[in-house]
Amino acid sequence: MRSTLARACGCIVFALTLFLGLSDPLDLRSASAQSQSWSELAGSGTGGGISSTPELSASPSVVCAGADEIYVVWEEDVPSLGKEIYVRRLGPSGWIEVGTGSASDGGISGTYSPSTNPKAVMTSLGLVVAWVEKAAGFARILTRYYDGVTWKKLDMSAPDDSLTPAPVPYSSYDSPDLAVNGAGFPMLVWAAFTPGNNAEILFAQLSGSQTWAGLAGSDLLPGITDTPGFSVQPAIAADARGLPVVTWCEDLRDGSGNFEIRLLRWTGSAWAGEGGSASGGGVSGTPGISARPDVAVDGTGRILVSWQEQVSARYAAYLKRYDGVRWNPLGNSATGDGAVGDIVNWPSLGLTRTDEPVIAYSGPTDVFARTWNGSTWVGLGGSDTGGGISNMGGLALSPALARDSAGNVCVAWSGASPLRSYDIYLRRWIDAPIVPPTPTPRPKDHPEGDGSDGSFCSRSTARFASTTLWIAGGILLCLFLLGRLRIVSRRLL
Ligand SMILES: [Ca+2]
Ligand SMILES: [Ca+2]
Repeated sequence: MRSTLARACGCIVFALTLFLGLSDPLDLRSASAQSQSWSELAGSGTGGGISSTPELSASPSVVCAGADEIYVVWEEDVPSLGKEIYVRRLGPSGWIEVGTGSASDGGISGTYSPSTNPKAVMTSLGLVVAWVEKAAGFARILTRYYDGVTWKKLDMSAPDDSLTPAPVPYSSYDSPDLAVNGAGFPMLVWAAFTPGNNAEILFAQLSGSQTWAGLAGSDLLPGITDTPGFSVQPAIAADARGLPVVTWCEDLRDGSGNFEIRLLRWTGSAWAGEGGSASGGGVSGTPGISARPDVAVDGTGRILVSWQEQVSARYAAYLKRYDGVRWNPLGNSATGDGAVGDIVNWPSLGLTRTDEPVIAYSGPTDVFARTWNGSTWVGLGGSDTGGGISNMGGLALSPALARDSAGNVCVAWSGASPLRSYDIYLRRWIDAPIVPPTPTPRPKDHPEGDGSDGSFCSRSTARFASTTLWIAGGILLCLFLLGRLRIVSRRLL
C-alpha cells in the first residue's frame, strides 16, 4: 500500500515537472532580453556607408520591400558626367547594384544633364524611381523602373520617358514624390512652375497600359491646386483604399507672408479636402511660414501630416493627425517648439511598428528622430540626444524614412564623416525581443502569422498546447491511479 502511494506521488511530481517543462517557451519569451539599437546593415552606418564614393552623394530615398529587401536611391556627383541617379540594395554580404551599373558611371539616369532629387517606391512592376532632369533651360520629371533584369521606361508613349504631356513652354517641374495605388501602380505628384509667376501641384498615375494619366485633369495645369500663389513641395501617400492623399505648401500671397500646409485626397470621384484642409489655413493654420510637409496614412486610415514651422528665428517640426472631423496635434506638436524645437532641414515622417508617428530630422549637429509614445514626444534609444542616429558631428542632412515588413524603422541620410565627402548612410531601429529557438515547431500556415515577433498568436498557441498536454497528462494520471486503486482494492478484498 505504502509503495503504491509513493509511486502515485512520484507520478504526480513527474506530471508537474512535465507541465512546467512544457511551459518553458512562454517563460523563455518573457525573460528574453530586449535588443534595442540603431543597427547598421552591412557597414551602412560607418566608413563610406552605402555609396562609398569620393564625390558628393546626396538626397537619399529609401524603400523597404521586405524585412531585408532594402533599396536606397540617391543623387551622385559623377566626375565628367555631373549629377546622376544611383541605386543600391542590401545584398547577402553588402550593398550591391540593382542591375548592371546602377551605382557606377551614369547610374540609372545616364544623362549629361543634372539628374537630382530622386524618390522611389516599390510597385507591381518593380522598383520605380522618379527624379528631376534639368536640360535645355527647364526641368522635367523622368521615371524608370527595374523589371528584375534592366532599367526601363515606364511610359512607352513618351519618346524620352518624361511625363506626358510635356511641360508647357518655359514651365519647369520640380519636387517629385511617389506612392503606390491600390492596383500596385505608381502614383506621382510634382510641382509645376509656370511662366505666370505661379506654381501648381500636378498628379498622375500609371495605368494598366503603362501610360501616365491624371484624375479629373490633375496632370494638366492648373493641376489640383489652381491658386494664385505658389503651390510647392508636394508629398503623397496612399489611403486605405489605395487612393492618393496629397499635401503641399501654399503661399497665401495675401501680403501677410504666410505659407500654409494644405491637403487634398481623391475620394474616388473628385479631389476634396478633409476638415478644411484645402482652403484658408489648411492643415497648419498658423501665422508663420509653414513649409516642407510630409504625409502618412496609418493602419486605421488616419492621415498624418508633418511640416516645418518657422518659430522665431528657428524651425520646428510640427504634426497633426486627422480624426475624421478635425486636425489634432499630438501633445504640443502644433504649438511652440512642436514635436522638435530645433531643426535645420526638411523633417521626414514615418510610422513605427505600433503606427505612431516618427519624425526624422537634421538638427544642428546630426540626424535625429522622435516618436509619439502616447503622451509625449521621445527619442528612440537616444535618437534625439547626443549624436542622434548619424553620430557624425554636424554634417548629416536629408533624412529619409521607411518601415520594413517587420515593422522596424529605417533612416537613411547624407553625411560627411571625417576625411570623406558626403556619402549615403542608413541605420535601422531594432526594438523586437530576441526570440530564443522554440523546442517544438510552430504551425506555418496560421492566418495570423507565424508569431516570430512574439505576437499574441504564438503565445496563445503555446499556451493552448501546454494546457492540452496538461489535461492529457492529468487524464492519464487519473487512469493510472484508478488502475492502482482497483489493484489495491482487490488485494484488500
Ligand atoms: Ca498656385
Ligand atoms: Ca502658416
